[in-house]
Amino acid sequence: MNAGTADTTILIPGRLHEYAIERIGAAFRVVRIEKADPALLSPDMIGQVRGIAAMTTISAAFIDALPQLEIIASFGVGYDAVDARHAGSKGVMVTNTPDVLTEEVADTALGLLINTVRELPRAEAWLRAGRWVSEGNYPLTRNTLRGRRAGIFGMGRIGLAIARRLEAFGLPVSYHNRRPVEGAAYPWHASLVELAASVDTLISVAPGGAATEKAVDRAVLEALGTDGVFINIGRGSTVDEDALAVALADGTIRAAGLDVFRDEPRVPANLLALDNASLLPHVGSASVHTRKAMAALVADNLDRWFAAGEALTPVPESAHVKRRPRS
Ligand code: 8YV
Repeated sequence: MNAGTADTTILIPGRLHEYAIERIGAAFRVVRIEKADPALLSPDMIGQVRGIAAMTTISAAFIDALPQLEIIASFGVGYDAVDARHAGSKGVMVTNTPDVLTEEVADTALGLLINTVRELPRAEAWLRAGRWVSEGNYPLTRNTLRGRRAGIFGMGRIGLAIARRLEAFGLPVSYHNRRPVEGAAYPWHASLVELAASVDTLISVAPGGAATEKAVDRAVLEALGTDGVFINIGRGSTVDEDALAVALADGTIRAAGLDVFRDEPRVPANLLALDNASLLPHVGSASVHTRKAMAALVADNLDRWFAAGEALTPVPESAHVKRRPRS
C-alpha cells in the first residue's frame, strides 16, 4: 500500500475493469456496491468515501450525498454519465481516460467504415453459409470508399486520429465542432447540416450530453444525401435513432455503421431489421491492451490525487479544482 492511503476509502459502484480494482485495492481501502445509490451505504461509510472509481452514472444527488468526496475517476474518455459540471462546482475533481484509447478507437472507426461500405461481415457470412460454393461469388458491392468525401463531427483527439487514417486512404476530410480546432488543417463548417451537405460520409465522434442530444437528425441525414454513409463511434445519444432507421429504410441515405446506441445494450428493432446497417456492440476501445491502459489510468489518477493533490487527466469542468484541506 502507498503510505498514507491505506485508510483512504475509494468507492467502486457497479462493475469495473479487474485491473483497476486490483490496483486500487492495493493502495486504498475499497468499498464495492452494486450501483451508485447512497441507500446502499451505511451512514459511517457515507462519511468516509473520498474517491469514486466508476464506469457508471454518477449523478449530482450521489455527489451531494458524499460529504468527503474529492475525486471521481471515471473509466472511459466519454464522461457524459458523470455530472462533471456539478462535481466541478462542488470542488470535486473528475478524471477520464483520454489518449490511451485514441488509436484503438480510430482503428475501430475505420474498420466499421470499411465493413459498412464494402459489406465485409455480410461477405463473410456468405462464405460461412456455403453460398460461395452453392451460389458463386458474393455480389459486387454497390458502395466503395473510392471518391468519397469524409466529414467528422467532433474533431477531438480521436477525430484527428480518424482524420489521419482517412487521409492515408485518400479521402478529403472536413469537420464540424462548435469552434475551429487550433492546429487542425482541415476545413471547418459552422454547422453540422452544412458539414453533412458538403460530404457523403459523416463520422460522428461527438461526446454525449445536452449539447449534442439528437444532433444527427432528419435534416442532417437529408443533407448527407442518397449516397450518404453515416458512422457513429461516439455516443448513441447524439443521434435521432428513429430518424436514422427511417432514412436508411427509405433511401434518404445509403448505409450506416454504428458502434454506439442510445440505450445500450438494447439496439432498436428498426435498426436490427436493416441490412444496410452494420452494427457493433460498443467495441471501439475493447481490446485487452487498451482496456488495461484505461484501467491503469483510472488508478494512476487516484494515486496522484491522494499522493500529490493533482490529477493526471482532469476533465475541463473540474480542471480548476484544487485539493481541499480535509475537514
Ligand atoms: C468504453 C467509451 O467502452 O471511452 C469511452 O468513452 O465509450 C469506451 O471506451 C466505455 O467507457 C466503457 O464503459
